Amino acid sequence: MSDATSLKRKAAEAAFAELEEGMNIGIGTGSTAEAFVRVLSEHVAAGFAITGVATSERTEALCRELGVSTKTLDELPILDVTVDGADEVDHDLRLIKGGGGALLREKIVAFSSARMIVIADSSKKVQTLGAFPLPIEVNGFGLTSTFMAIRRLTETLGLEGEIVLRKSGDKPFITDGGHLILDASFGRIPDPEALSAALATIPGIVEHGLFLNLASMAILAGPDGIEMLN
Ligand code: ABF
Repeated sequence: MSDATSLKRKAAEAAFAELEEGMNIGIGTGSTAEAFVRVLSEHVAAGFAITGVATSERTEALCRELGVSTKTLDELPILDVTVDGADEVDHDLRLIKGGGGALLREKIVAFSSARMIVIADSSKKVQTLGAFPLPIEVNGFGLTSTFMAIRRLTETLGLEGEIVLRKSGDKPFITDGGHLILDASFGRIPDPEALSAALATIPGIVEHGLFLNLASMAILAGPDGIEMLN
């Protein structure tokens, strides 16, 4: 098992330790969330009862393959906890997510949960968000107008940098929700709350990857062990 994989598994095991039998849990997307599903499936096979709500079709398929029972968020609208990965985590548990393109369902599921536990290797911890390009999920109708509005608005916040349409091969990447994603390389986002509020004023934006006031804990696995951020 590679170092990176073992770190993800260590974080996943620490997240599992936070669960109680019978919980309804949101399950995230990405390789660390996949490690969590694998840990979960081992306990489910030993009789641990849990029901999951998947945040992507990919996660849903993995749960089915590994015998983790799932229901839809409509069937389980209130969840005890969501366990999910992240692309960046800061000291105030503010996140950038969406590198895997599942940010809309991830944010809806996290918002429907009493707690959100982020699992990641320690390389995801940052002083200031923004080195990872911020995913902005857009409807796609009037894409150029939306792009120009984002550019105009972020420049007033002093944020510059490339904003590019995410591709899958030579075609635009399409999310599970049928939308497009713009990745904005601002470099540093000193005031995530101000950016989040500004993006909310642009109608063509469906959601963005700033997860603020959602995470209640981060479990970061590094070569020196597990760091818990609360
Ligand atoms: C998902 O996990 C995404 O929001 C995020 O981009 C990704 C991180 O992936 P990994 O765990 O593979 O680093 O929740």
